[in-house]
Amino acid sequence: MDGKEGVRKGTDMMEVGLVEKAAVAIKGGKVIYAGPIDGAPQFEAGDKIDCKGQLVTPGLVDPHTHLVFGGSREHELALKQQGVPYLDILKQGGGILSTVNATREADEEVLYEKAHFHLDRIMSYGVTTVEAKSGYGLDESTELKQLRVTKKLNENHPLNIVSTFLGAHAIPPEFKERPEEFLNEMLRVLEMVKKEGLAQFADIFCETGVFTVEQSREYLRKAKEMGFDVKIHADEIDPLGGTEMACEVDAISADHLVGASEKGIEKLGESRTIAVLLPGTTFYLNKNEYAKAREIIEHNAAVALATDFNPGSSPTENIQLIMNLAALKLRMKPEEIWNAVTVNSAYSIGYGEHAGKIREGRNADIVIWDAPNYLYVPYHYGVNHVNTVLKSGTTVYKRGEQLGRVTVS
Ligand code: IZC
Ligand code: ZN
Repeated sequence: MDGKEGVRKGTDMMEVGLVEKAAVAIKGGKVIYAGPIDGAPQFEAGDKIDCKGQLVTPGLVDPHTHLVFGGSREHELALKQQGVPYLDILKQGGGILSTVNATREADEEVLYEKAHFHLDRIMSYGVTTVEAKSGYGLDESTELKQLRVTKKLNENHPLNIVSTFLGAHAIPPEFKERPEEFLNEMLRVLEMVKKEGLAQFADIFCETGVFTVEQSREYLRKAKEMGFDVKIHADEIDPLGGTEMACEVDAISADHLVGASEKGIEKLGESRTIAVLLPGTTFYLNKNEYAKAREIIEHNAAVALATDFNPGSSPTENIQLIMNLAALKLRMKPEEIWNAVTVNSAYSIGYGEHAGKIREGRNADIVIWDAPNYLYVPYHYGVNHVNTVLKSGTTVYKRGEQLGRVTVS
């Protein structure tokens, strides 16, 4: 339940701090005891939950989602079936740009209600902290609209939401052939984001037909000068060298890494940059090559896992499915997988001291599973194994029960 301090790299990812026959005591939304039942102190009487010997874990952390967006992209499925590549759909003005149109048109209330619905579903799979990116505005007013919706959701929804500015997600038609000018425009918006305190991280989509490694490096360097910690969509589809660049700029995370080079993987192991892997995206893009998780871990890097929930390349809120894919396609071990969705995913969004562990003094963000042990969840795939989710000690999800909108102080 506790184990090694800090982010878990390489072989430390095998450490899960398992306690058999455990008890957790909660007061005022915080954990006041976590450890063996034998020898636990006597606590004043209160509500008790009998977990019936089933698995209990920290609330999961999903560190990469594109939560707030208008519309959906089910019409792209037929194109995918015909073999039209993701980047070709984008080049033709579809893909991300189709979601940009829908998000520009949607008003704030519509975006809020839609994202609230998705957040409830994310939570039902055991997630209590989530990262959310903007990037479907690509203009000042829509980017700010998305980020304000995220802020309001963070205030009203039980989940903690960590916000990332992804204005550099694609080049909008009005800036076609002028990527540098567009990036300067997004840096101007980033100044406003900073003033309003709307995001903690800046991110960029470094990819063929979107932003080059050089453009991304320069953009992230400027974002850092403004005081933002940075993330990067690196080597998702084409191997451009984004992984190396992420390490050079000391990004808090480098995400995707399917095409990471040998050198990039070596650099990850020597850096503090956390590899956030998104096997759901590789699955949904129908690719055969997955990120080289084993090599990344063997090079002593830290791996986190995320859904990449978005309407195009990964339309799923199900972090447990990502855990199954990590087991089968990334060949990650169950212990590594649990660290990748708790401790390491929390550190990858700057939340490592607040989430990812059941620990005295921390918020009681806890999942009670319908699973006899921790091997079971990565094994039994395609269904939801969560029985109960507690956020700061309050039950926010219970299997088979309609709790309505629960507030957590
Ligand atoms: O809407 O397609 N890869 N951005 C980069 C995405 C996928 C989200 C999308
Ligand atoms: Zn993404």
